[in-house]
Amino acid sequence: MPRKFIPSVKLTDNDVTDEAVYKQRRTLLKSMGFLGASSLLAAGNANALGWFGDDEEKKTFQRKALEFSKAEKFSTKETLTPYEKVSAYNNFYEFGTGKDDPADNAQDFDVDPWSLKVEGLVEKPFTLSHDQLSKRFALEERIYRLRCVEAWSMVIPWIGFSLNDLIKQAAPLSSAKYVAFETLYDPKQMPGQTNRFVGGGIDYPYVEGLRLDEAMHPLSFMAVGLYGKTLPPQNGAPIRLVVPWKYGFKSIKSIVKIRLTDKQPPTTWKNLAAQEYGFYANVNPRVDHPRWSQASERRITTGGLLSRNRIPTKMFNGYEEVASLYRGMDLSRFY
Ligand SMILES: Nc1nc2c(c(=O)[nH]1)N[C@H]1C(S)=C(S)[C@@H](COP(=O)(O)O)O[C@H]1N2
Ligand SMILES: [Mo]
Repeated sequence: MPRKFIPSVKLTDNDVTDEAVYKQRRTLLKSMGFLGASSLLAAGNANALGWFGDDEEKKTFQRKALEFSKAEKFSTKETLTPYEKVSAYNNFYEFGTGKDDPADNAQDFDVDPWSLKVEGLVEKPFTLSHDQLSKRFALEERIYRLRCVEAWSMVIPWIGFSLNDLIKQAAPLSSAKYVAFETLYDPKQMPGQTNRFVGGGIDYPYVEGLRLDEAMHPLSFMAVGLYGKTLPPQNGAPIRLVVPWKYGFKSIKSIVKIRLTDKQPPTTWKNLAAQEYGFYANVNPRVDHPRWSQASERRITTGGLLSRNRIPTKMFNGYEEVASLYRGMDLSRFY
């Protein structure tokens, strides 16, 4: 069904959880004594309500240093989003729908042991253990733009390897046309998976998919780290996908299964609202979301509380080299 074009509205609705508001909320909580070790009683009460995680009380996930080369091709003159923001302003609904929920609720997430299965229409299925995730393939650093469908963006130095290296190792059969990805299902660790108030009403596990040629494109990346060390849980530890020319929701986190198939696999956001989120989800400033414009984005960098920093959104998020994958397709129909 062709999507409806609705005139762009001002970015106020989907901007309510933006950075300034998020910071103000935390400043307010701090001033009320909900955050910070100085007021254990108030923090204790807040924790008893199960409402405010207290970062000073909880232990922080320990990231490990990684060995990697720098891919010059993916260096950039753009201002990087600082680690403090990359790791504090997240979408990971398994840990809550608020932007600060993943950082607050995922610090105890257990990623070792881990098992990532590569299976389906392949000659050589295999499984990677936790250690193999960062040892089987040579790691490199790539700086990519990440453009969320909610119209904010970051610039992030990821560490990982090409998805095509992983897929080639499984030797796909000629019948394989798509690649399906699945996040861990573990409601004990991910409270949003069984509590609809925490998890935003999504059916879990979170699933995503790519066409095989998209997955084999050299830009498609499996990240095991960022800013020199292993991923923090809120960013998808121990391994997540990064597809920089697509909206952020395609970049599925904490993956346990990669399955090659002959049919287009179901994807979480399309399942939830197919008229708003498609299978392709290519960044496209000319195809608006039914409820807001995609023509520009709020770039999150080093700006202060009131900095808006709005920049025009580029076709394919500026990664024009993928255009040939979609030649002849009507991208307003296949959004
Ligand atoms: N399993 C899982 N993966 C996910 C999500 C999620 O809620 N669950 N959110 C997606 C969305 S909407 C975005 S924008 C990116 C955010 O990645 P980041 O937090 O590392 O910036 O993760 C994506 N991957
Ligand atoms: Mo997103």
